[in-house]
Amino acid sequence: LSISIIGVPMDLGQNRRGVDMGPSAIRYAGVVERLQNLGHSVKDEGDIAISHTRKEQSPNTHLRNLEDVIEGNTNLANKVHEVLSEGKYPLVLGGDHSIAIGTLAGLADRYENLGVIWYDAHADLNTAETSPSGNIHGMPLAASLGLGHEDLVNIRSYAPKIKPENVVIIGARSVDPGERELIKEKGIKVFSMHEIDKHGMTEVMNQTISYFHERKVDGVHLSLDLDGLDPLYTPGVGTPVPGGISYRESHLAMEMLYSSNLITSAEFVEVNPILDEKNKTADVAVGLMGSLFGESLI
Ligand code: DIR
Ligand code: MN
Ligand code: MN
Ligand code: MN
Repeated sequence: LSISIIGVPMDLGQNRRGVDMGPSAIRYAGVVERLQNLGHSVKDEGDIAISHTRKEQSPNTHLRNLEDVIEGNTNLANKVHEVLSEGKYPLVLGGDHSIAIGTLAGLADRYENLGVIWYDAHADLNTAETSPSGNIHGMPLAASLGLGHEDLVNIRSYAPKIKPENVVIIGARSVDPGERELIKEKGIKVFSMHEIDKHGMTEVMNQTISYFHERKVDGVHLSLDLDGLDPLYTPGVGTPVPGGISYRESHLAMEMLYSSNLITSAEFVEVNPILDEKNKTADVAVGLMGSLFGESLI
């Protein structure tokens, strides 16, 4: 593959500082060399321009840093679009999960029937109305489905960017009441920790892969929030939730996705080196990218 790495030093979608250093931490953990060693051609496109000032935003919304989140995501969407038009594979490094709005906005006019895997402890399906926090990193999946604040759903182009029946959430274990309603109302496919415990990751991934084949998707985007894993393995995240996916299960999931040949773009988000233990979370992220892009044990 010809992979373009896009760093997004975004921390405005949530309260904890330091997640803007995620792209640096992941580069430090050796992402470029890791993927080159698998035979891929890798270009580091550098970082998207993101405001770091947390300046006053217009007061007619409780969505934190709304205008700067929109500006940063618009920059990201344009970059993802450009990378796709060069025939390259976008690999986006976060940054908080609000950046999925920009990534999916950049993918939207290239794919008519894009599948999305949301690997996360959370559903990220809050809207301005349901959000308990006002943090936009809890809203990117809803925004991409065309739900929520109009400026968030209309980034770069039309809304919605994706269809609810093309989304598979994996690893959910902290879901707010409004999000739960939306999952039911839209019929979104969810493999929560319950399903992973009960049936195992092999079965969950086999069902996920079959589901995308049935849906006849023309690409699948992997949006992987490092808090999907248990904080035992990825402590450097802003909103850790115990009882998560294990290190081995996550590698298995990535290996199965590699074999499926379905994934056409990916992002790894919420790596916060300030909250981490010796860059452990970025190391795990790079290891997972290794498996996603074709590393195998033998
Ligand atoms: C919560 C937390 N559902 C919110 N969301 C997080 O603020 O909307 N997403 N942490 O990654
Ligand atoms: Mn900057
Ligand atoms: Mn998330
Ligand atoms: Mn999360």
